Amino acid sequence: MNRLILAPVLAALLVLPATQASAQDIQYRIIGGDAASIADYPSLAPILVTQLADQRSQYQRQYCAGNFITQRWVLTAAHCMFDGDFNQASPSDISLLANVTDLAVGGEELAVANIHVHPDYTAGMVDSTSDLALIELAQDADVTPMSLYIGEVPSGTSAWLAGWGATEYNEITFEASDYPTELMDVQVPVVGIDDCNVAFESSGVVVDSTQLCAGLEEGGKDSCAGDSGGPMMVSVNGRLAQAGIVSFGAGCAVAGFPGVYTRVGAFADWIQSFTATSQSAGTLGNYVEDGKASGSSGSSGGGLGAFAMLPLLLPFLRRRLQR
Ligand code: 4AZ
Repeated sequence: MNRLILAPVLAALLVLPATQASAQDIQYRIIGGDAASIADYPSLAPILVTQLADQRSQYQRQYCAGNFITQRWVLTAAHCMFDGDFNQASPSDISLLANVTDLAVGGEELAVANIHVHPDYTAGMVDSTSDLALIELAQDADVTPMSLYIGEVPSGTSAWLAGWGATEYNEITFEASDYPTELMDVQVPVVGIDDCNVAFESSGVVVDSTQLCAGLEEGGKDSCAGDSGGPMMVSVNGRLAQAGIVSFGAGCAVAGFPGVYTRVGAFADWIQSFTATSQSAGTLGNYVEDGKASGSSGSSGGGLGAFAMLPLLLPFLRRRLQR
């Protein structure tokens, strides 16, 4: 699986005000977050490439994340299952870790038996909808799976993101960098689909009801390269449940550009068509149908200002082999 970077193609077209540039040059973690423990997100699983496992550390081979929704099944982004030539990964190309906070410490790699990419996903299309895939492990893992949240997610709802993705993003060079070994997390407000479409208007990206957007109007907090495939979580009756999957963005944490997430509630039937027949489905407590996502600020509708610029769409797997 090769690196894919669409960024430079658009880079030359972008003219940024100098003030924005310097403001973005500050230090971030997961982009605006904090160090976290896997104990807080016990279903979160780093996804690694198995290639060159004898030469590269687990930290170097991590490129995406997934979330255990049963002890056998891991939900991730479809784009994490393709290489730079848009060839789909074989089960033997990837492995997962469980119960790991620090990739430098790592853990036993879990073998993958099957990969199911959603049939409506278009490989190579940066803003494709239906950006989800299910990974079936060869054996049940000793993990605590997370429930799916399939209800409404009102704008203003506070969403949690966690991952091992880049902690810095440079809006001038479009480079995501400073990949931590330790898990990071951050909280961002959900942005309504209409406001999200206003934000992305100039980019040609159209977000629909099978997706969710989240971010601060002023930017500064976001998921980024390497966080892809991981869960966007909401608190339901004091428990975290998975409402979204990290999909793509216009760069990371850029003011006016929320991150875009696959809304798992739109795909509950497809997901359940696999997991319901799983031998480990007994652990699937799993579908929080009508729980009300808490943490809503009740506000919003403020709208993210649309920037008259071409955003940089930065999804797909970013490998760490260069670092
Ligand atoms: C990426 O490069 C990526 N916050 C994923 C998500 C977002 C930006 C970039 C959105 O994989």
